[in-house]
Amino acid sequence: MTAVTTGWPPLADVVGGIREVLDRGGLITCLAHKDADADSLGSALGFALSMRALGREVRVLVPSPVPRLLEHLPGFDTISEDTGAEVEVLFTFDCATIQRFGDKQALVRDAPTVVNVDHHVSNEGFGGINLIEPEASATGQVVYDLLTALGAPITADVATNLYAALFTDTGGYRHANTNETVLRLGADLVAAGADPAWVALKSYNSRSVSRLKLEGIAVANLHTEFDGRLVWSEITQAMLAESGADMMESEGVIDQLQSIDTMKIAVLFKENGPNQTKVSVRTREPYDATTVCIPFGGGGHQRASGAELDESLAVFEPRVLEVARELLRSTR
Ligand SMILES: [Mn+2]
Repeated sequence: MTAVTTGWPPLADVVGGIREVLDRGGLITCLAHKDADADSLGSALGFALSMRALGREVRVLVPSPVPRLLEHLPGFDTISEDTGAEVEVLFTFDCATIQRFGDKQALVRDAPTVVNVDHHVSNEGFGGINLIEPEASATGQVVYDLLTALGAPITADVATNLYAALFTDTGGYRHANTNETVLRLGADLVAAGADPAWVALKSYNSRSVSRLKLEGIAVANLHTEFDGRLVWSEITQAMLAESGADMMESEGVIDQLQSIDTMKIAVLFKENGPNQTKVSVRTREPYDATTVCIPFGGGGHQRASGAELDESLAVFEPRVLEVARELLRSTR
C-alpha cells in the first residue's frame, strides 16, 4: 500500500490528551459502528477489556441490532443495551461518520468528550480528539498502538479481539492492506495469547446452513457486465425468506462476488426494507470503491466501500450501477 498523507496528528501528539481524558476517571463508554464488523467491535472490546484490566469502569455499546455473528469475541456478553447512564467519555472505533452510529448518533453528538479512533481516510474528524491512522490496515492496529503508548495491558482476551480485527479487515491476510506491519503485529498478538486457528475458524468457517443457502441463492443470481469486470448481485427480502437467513448473515456474499477472476468492480445490494437499501462495493486496481459510494452519501476505503439510502432497491440499484458502469467506461 502506498503511504497516505493526511493532516491527522500522529499518535505521539494526541496520546497526552487521551491520557488526560482517562485520568479524569469515571465511566468510559466504547462505541462500535452500526452493523459492526470484527474490526469495529473487536477494537471496542479490546480497548474496553484493557481498561477493565486496569480497574476502570467500562461500558461497550453498539448501535442496534447487536451483531450476534460476532458473539465469539471475548467480552461480547458484556455489551450493554443500556444507554441510560450519562456519557462523559466516549471512545468510538472504526467509524468515519456520525451517520454510521445508527440509533446511537445522538450519543456521539451529545457526549462532552469524544475520542475518535479509526483508520478510514474519509474520517470526518467528529471527535474532540481524533486518532486517525489511514495507513493502518485495521482500527485494531490503531488500538494496539494506543494501548501500547498508554502502557495499558494486552491480556489474552484483548489480544484475541485485536487479532480478530486485523485478521478480518485484511480478509484473512489476503487483501491489499496485508503488509509486513500487520503480519508482525499478528505475531505479537499470538504471543500475547490470541489463537489464530480459533479466530480463523470463528471468522470464516462457522456459517449456519441458512447463511450458506443465502450465499448460494445470491451467487446463482449474480449478473456480469463489461466482460465480467462488473459483477453484481442483490439480497432481497424474498431471498431471506427462501433461505431462512437474516440480513446479518449476508455478510460473506460480497466476498464470493469479489472472488471472480475478471472482477474489477463488485457490487452487492441489500434490501433492508421497502425504502431502505444498502450497497457494498469492492474494487481492484485502478478503481476506487469510494467513487461509486460517495455520490450516495457513503464512503470507506479505496478497495471496500459502502452506502445506505432511504430508497427502494428498484430505485437505488440502477443509479448505483450507472455510476459503476460510467467508471468502467471512463477508465480503460
Ligand atoms: Mn476497519
